Amino acid sequence: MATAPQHVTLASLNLQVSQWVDEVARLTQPDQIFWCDGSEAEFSMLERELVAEKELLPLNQASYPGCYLYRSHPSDVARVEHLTFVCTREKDDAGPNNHWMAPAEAHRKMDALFDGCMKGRTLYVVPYCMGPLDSPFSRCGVEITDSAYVVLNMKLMTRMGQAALERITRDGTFVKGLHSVGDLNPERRFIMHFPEELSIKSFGSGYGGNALLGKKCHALRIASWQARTEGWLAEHMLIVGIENPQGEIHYLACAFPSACGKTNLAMLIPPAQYKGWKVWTLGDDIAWLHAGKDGRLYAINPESGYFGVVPGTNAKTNKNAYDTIRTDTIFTNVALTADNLPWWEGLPDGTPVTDWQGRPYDPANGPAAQPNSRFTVAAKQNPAYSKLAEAPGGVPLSAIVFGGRRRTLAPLVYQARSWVHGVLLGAGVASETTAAATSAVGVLRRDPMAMKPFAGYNFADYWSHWINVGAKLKSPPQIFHVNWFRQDDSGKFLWPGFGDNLRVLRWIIDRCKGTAAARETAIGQLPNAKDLDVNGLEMAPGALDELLAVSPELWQAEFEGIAEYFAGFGERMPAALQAELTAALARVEAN
Ligand code: OXD
Ligand code: MN
Repeated sequence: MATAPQHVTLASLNLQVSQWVDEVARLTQPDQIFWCDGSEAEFSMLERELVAEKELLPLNQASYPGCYLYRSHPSDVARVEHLTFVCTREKDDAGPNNHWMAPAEAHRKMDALFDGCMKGRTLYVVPYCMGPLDSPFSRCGVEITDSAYVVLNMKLMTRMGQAALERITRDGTFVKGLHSVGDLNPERRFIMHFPEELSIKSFGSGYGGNALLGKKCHALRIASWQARTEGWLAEHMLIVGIENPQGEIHYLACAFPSACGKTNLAMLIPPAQYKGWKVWTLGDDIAWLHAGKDGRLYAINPESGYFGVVPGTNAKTNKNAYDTIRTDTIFTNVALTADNLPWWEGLPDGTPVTDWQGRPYDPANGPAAQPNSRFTVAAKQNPAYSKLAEAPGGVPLSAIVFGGRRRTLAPLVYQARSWVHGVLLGAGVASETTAAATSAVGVLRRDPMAMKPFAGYNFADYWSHWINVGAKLKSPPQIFHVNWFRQDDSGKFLWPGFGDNLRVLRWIIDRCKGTAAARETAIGQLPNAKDLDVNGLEMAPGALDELLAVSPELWQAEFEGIAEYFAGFGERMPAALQAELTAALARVEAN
């Protein structure tokens, strides 16, 4: 593997990095060390090598030029929350929301696994920058990995290579991420975070969220910790710009749990009736938020690519994504047609002949494409890529939107009465689990701010931090909660979703501008049916009323459930959030 000459000049650029690489090489004993410069030539060379080794399979190059299929180990297809740890000196700093291990014990355990694990393999050094290279908000890291597939993905997902190493040299600091696929044995798989040391150790998985350390491990778990110490927020949010026919653009950051439609919302195509409206994508998964000098909250996307869920993507649900992934894309765990085209559930055409494991397709074995199969692609390929996606200072937010996947209870949309009430809306998010993590699917669980799997510290401290950040903003974004996933008794979705979600975003923006009406309810402000534009929508009779109904009895039970959840955080809970919950409970009881 990696027969190209060593990049000696790159290694010598930064002593701090090269000393750490030497230390890791002594432990892991690779056959060779390869410093990634991030060039196109390097990318093509690694691609060619992986093809030669049959790890990457070229797809039909006439229809999908530059596209490849990668099949991960069948036991390694999703994030492993039960094997993911936050290793702080004090257990309480990790909080009840994280699995915890003492740092010394975690290092011992991981170093034993890493001992000699790269014998016969190449150690790749991947310097990367999360965020635009010239942004003061960006943060860098170096991932050491023995997987060339990881290197290719990191090239698509981050600003990777020489320019990042130069920035690390200027910054004088970086997050250390050590990764090995090991023997892919799930018994020897751990993802450990050491926020106090700004380091990560991941062993035994080649899957995206566990192995592309710039993404969840750095840009959320480590960054959320760093953000608290530095006064900003690292969030599991898409960033989108909505332009009206007058050319006015409002930016929104929206937090939804994994596989709940963040990529679709970030790339939304306006419905036919919305002539002159445009939607611009800035990010589809992660947002770093900073207070601006003008008292507004600004967002940057630390990533430069998309690692999106494939099943369900088609020209109707997400035409931008569908077009984006027609060239230069790595598909992981999709099925194949007889013509060597990628295939997944939700595509209207084509017939799978080979399933995601490379077996002849047989419906008795389950779906043809793995339900968490993914595409990795550079963000610049998106036809709706915003001109401001790489603005070093980010974009000012008009609104923050929280949401979950809930078939009952949560209305289509409602607005918080204040910032702290908005923090309660976020902290109260609950959602049905999806295939993005290895656990039962469809189980309702608390997922505050969609950060349950990603907050690198105690949620109670995190909510206090949210309250503090808001207190410093002169013009904070308005906060909303949405639910695209309400169902009727027969399990049919009440709201059409996808492009029509723009109708809800329009109300949200008009509320921010002060031009839309709302009714006051015990849970916040909701549109009256006439305040939402449903022109041209075919909805079942009564569906809109149901989507906008608030049942005091059900909400009382919900708030009691949230109170019980908060109780698990003990005395660290912020008093202001407790008071907001007590007031909300009193309001539903009074109704
Ligand atoms: C993701 C996830 O991959 O949230 O973005 O699981
Ligand atoms: Mn995500």
